[in-house]
Amino acid sequence: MKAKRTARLVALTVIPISFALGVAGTAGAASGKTYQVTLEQLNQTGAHGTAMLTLDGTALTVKIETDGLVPNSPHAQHLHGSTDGHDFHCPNASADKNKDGVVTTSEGMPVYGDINISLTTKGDTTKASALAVDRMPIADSKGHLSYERTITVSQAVVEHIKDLHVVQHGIDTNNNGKYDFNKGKSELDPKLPQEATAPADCGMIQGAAVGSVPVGGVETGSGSTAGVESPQLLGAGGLALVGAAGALVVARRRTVRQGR
Ligand SMILES: [Cu+2]
Repeated sequence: MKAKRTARLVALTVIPISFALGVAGTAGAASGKTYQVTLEQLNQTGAHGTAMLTLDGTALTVKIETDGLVPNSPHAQHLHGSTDGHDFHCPNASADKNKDGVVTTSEGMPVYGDINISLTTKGDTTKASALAVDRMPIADSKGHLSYERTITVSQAVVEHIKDLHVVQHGIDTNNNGKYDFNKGKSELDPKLPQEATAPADCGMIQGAAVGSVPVGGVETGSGSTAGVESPQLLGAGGLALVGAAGALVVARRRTVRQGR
């Protein structure tokens, strides 16, 4: 009898401990956090969609659903932006510096930042695969594109995920249903038409407001540390950004002159 009672007592005391362990285990595993991105058109493409970025440790799952893209065509897509505190965001028409009606990828670069991750369908996802059109998703006959892939990212990307944004490329300025050279060659790869590489849509992670200074960290929604870190970032990062943008403009002018 006494042994039984003791056993029951042990069982009763064990339950709360295992329950507590279970809770702790769940909390540890529930690191997955999803960020929603609304994709909005660039270059009057009418393209629009939604991207979901889910982080679980360094595993980043990217899901994208877009409508209004050039049908039956590959669309290069990337996560643009910086993971070192610089503030980039989606461009608008004012980024069209040469006023030819198209914000090209080069013209957008000073605004939305360099390519951080190439959202390919398979293989390499670095900047080196930026224009690997054979590994980029293809819009269907109705211009719908569906994409999902889980990739391993750096800790810097994890910490600065809110500083990155989704950009999809590929436009059809003369509405003939395909990429052609009516807007010239791509400055990124002269074998590709400008239409194939110009941005079609862009979206920022909700809560990463235009003009905000990213402070890093996954949980920056409250923005409580923004006031503390902003001055330094504005001083160093802001100036560096202006310098980079200026250099790009100069480089482009030179290219144009040489081309004439
Ligand atoms: Cu891009």
